[in-house]
Amino acid sequence: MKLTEQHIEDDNKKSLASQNNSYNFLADSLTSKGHNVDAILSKLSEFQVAVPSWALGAGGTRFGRFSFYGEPSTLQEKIEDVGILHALTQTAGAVSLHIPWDIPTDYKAIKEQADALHIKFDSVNSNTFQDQKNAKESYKFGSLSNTSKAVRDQAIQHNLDVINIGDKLGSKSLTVWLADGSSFPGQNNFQTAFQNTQNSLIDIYAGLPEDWKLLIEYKPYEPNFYSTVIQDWGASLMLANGCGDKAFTLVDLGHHLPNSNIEQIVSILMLKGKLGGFHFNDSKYGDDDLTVGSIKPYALFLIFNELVYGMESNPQNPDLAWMIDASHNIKDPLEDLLQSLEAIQEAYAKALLVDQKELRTAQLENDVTKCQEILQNAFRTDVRPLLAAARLKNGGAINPIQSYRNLAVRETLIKERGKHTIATGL
Ligand SMILES: [Mn+2]
Repeated sequence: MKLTEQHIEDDNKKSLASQNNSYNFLADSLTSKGHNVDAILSKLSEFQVAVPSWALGAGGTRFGRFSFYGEPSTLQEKIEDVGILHALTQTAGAVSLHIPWDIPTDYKAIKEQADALHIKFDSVNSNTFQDQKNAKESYKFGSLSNTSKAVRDQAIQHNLDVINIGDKLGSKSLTVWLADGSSFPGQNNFQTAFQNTQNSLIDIYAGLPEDWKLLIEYKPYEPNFYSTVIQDWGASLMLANGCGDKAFTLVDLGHHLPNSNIEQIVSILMLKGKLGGFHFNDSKYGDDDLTVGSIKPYALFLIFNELVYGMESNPQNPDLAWMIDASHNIKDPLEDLLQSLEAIQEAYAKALLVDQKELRTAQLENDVTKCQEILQNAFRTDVRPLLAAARLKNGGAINPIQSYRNLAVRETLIKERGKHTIATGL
C-alpha cells in the first residue's frame, strides 16, 4: 500500500479551517514574544527520526506475543510501512535495519523502493544477543566479551558483515548493543570481560569505512540481571575513547536506572563531542519500551532542551542518529509509532521555544524562579498546531492518526498481506 499526497490532501480538507485558525493564533502569539516561527517550522521539517525495522510488527513480552494483523513479513513490506509513516508525518524519513533479521536479497530493488518513498538507511544494528541458525559458536555466555576467542571472533565477524551490508545501502553507522554480562556474582571477571569487549570493539572499529561511526549503546541490566559489561555511559564512553574519533556513545532513554538524570548525561556527552545517537521510548519502571512521551513528557522535554542547546553550542559533537526503539504489545504498531513521532516533535518544538539567552541571564543572576519559569512556559505551550503546519507544508497529514484511520490503512494492509502474518525479528 502506498499513501499518495492526494489521499492525504483530500483527508486534510476536513480539518484545514480549524488547523489554520489554531495555527494563526499560535503563530501570532509566538511572534509577539519574539520567536521566529518560520525558522522553527524549518527545524521541525528537517528533524527526521529513523524507524527501526523491528518496530513495525507486534513485539511481545517474555510471557507471550499477540500478533497484530497485516504485519509486514518481508523487508520490502517493512519499508512500505515506513513509507506510510513518512507520508503521514513527513518526519520518519529513515529506517534502521537489524541484521540478520533484515538482510536484503536484492539491494538495488530495496534501495530504489526506499528512494521512491524518500527514506534513507540510518544506522545498522548488529545482533549478538541471540544465536543464529547454523552458527558454530553460541552467545549464551556473551559475545564480544566472551572468555572464548572463537566466540569473540565470530561476533566480531558478524559486526564486520553488518557494516558491509549497511555500506551497500548507504548507512553511515553501526550500532552495537550487547547483552553481555552476568546473572550471578562471581560468574564473570569484570576486568577481563571489559577488556575483551574493548579489544573486540577495536577490531570492529578497524573495519569501519572512513566516513562511518561506531555507536556504543549501554544498559544497566537485562537480559543479565547481576551485571552488564557496558552498564552505563561512563563504560560506553571509555570504550568509545579506547576505539578512536569515530566511536561514540549512544543513549537509549530506557537504558537507565530509575530517576537517572538523562538530560545531564546527554549534555556532558555533547560537551565532550561524544554523543553519537539517541534511542527514543518511554518507561515507568525499567526498559519498558513504551510509546515516546506516554509516561514522562516533561523529562523528554528537558532532554530535548539539552539536545537543542548542544546542537546549537557544541560544533565538536557530530549530527546524531535518532531512532525510535520501542515495542508494541497491545497497540497497532503503526499507530504507536505515529504517536511516538508526534511526541518527539512536540518535545523538540517546545525546546526550540526556550529562550536560551534569557535563560543564560537568569542563570548568571541565580534567579532560580525565573529559570524554572522559562522552561515551564515553553513546556506548557500547546505546540501541536505548529507540528501540523510543518507536516502540512511538506504534504503530510494535519492529524496523522485520524488520517491513518480515515484512509483505512490497517484494513488495506490486512487485505493485501493477510491476517496472520508475522514480522521477522523478536
Ligand atoms: Mn536501543
